[in-house]
Amino acid sequence: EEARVQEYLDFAIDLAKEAGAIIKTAVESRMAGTGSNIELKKENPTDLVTETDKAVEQHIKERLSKTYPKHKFIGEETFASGTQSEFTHEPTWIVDPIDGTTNFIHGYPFVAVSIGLTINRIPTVGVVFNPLLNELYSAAKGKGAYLNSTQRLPLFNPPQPLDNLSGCLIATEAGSDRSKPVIDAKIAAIHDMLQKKSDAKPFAAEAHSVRTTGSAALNLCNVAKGIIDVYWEVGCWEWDVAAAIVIVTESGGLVVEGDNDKTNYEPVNIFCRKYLAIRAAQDEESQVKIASQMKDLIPTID
Ligand code: LIP
Repeated sequence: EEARVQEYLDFAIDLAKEAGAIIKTAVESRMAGTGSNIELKKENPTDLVTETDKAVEQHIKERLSKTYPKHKFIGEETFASGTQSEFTHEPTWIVDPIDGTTNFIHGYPFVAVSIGLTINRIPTVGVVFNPLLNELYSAAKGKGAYLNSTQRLPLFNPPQPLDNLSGCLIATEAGSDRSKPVIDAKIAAIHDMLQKKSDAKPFAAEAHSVRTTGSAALNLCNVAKGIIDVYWEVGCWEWDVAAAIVIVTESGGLVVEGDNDKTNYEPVNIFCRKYLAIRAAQDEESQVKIASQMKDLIPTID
């Protein structure tokens, strides 16, 4: 299987472009007043699904099952409809038809299709395509990460040094779980990212600032580009991150579990639903230092 990685990458790029065309047409026709209205599909008002999410996932699933009938499939909408897939050593495509569905609904242009492939349970191929900004990120294990297949990531060459969390631009997300303990914990962490150190707050970072794009996949791609230094999110799913984790790792970035355990800087388990990513730097030591400064101020949220 590993010998076929280039073929899988090329296929995933084609598929992402097809899916992206469906997404772009849906947004443009709504903007022109010719598209059908958004039909929301979920009960939870902060976790949205539209007809387009379903149509795109259906398209990707059909193309994959025709081309690679033996491969396994894990997709956001397939999961939402009650199908649980076991994660095995077989090649497994992990797909989010629209990452950033809330943005899609509002026309805010951070929307992407995310197509990842694991082989022997290892994230091996990743393609994330934002059709509204025409940015396609791709990577395969051992082959580097690229923007639009030509620009090697990170964009900064060599990457800027990573000295301290106080110099960092941090991405994070509100997420769809709006229960009070979760939102309070996330806001407290953002507070500590932004405010000055004091006796009461020795871990406060006074970071350059905080950003949220509304798409886990695109936040990770921004880390791969090197334009976001740190990304932390709790609550998103494997289909939001499976592809982009390959892209970050191949750009020289680090992705570890997004909790406050300072003994663990191992490559993240893609199913753990809490992620901390650090962009490429000259040395791994400085990446671990930034990760450890983040772990001083983020809570462990289960
Ligand atoms: C979204 C993520 C976003 C996160 C949301 C949601 P969706 O994915 O990418 O970062 O905060 O909770 O999971 O639902 O648009 O595919």
